[in-house]
Amino acid sequence: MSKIIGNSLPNIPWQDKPEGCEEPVWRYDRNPIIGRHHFFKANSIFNSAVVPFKDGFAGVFRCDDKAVRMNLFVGFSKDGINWNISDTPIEMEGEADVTRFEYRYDPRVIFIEDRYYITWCNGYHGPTIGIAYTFDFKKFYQMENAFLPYNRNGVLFPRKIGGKYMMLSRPSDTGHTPFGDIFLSESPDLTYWGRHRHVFGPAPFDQSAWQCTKTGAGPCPIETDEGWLLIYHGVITTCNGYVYRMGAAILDIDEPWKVKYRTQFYILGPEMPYEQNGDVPNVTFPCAALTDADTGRIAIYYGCADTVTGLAFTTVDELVAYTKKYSF
Ligand code: BMA
Repeated sequence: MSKIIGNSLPNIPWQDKPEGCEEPVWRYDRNPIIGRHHFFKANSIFNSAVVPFKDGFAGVFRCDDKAVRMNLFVGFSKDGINWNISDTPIEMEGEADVTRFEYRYDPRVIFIEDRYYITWCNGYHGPTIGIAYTFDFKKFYQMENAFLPYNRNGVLFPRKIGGKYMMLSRPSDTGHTPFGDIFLSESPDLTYWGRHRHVFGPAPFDQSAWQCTKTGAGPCPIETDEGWLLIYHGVITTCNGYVYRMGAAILDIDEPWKVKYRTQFYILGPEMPYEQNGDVPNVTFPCAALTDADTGRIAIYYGCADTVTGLAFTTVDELVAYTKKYSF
């Protein structure tokens, strides 16, 4: 039995595993939970991040509007399933040169110490990692970009390790990056990042081809008694383009650039019509996970075909056991 080290969340969205299901992760049977035209100006809402907030949940949502501008929007929910998302993008407070809008996408949200931090892929002469914080999901204060361009998938750990903040990221290029390794960087203050360490990259084709083009961290790592449980995306290049699936890894608790286990088999991939069809077909892209330390339940939020938002479930027991069993 594995354990989540964290808070209890009795109101975590949940559905039991369907009888006869052999997969480690199963979908909510009323997916997608957020449709593409959730509000009039929205073209698509996907790759988004949610956290427990007050007696319910708050989230930062990636919405591409009908001008297909990528931006971040706040939403609230009582149950984590039915969302009320603002149709006005988040306005960032901060230095004008940093808050200047080019594009913002693929947010992650995490509570650290006394506030919620948001990281996202931020257009600043090319993609890099933006960081902001909020206390109330009303006012957002944008900090310095974490890295030089080009970078994507900046994902913070929920606590300091060895006295330092830790962030995973994936150096990239200006386009649709046909490569990608995950690195870990540390910082004393969330402004200056260094001591970069390689975590892992694409897998050899003959071992795990679904993740042979690129990899990127998904939800913020989940602390467990086995190490940091990391859900990530892996990509293969096919004759019809990229296919995005999800995998899981367990990283060392004190030296999280050290990979203890990593799945050879994917844990979820595009199989449902809403995952296979949309603005970008064949994408399942996880950006958030809610956890309940009491029951070990995990609810994963993921973008489907760059169009809508889906919800899937697992438990720490299932996912850790699967990751160890099908590791390579
Ligand atoms: C990546 C990012 C994601 C997107 C994916 C598939 O490079 O842009 O936001 O889901 O491509 O299009």
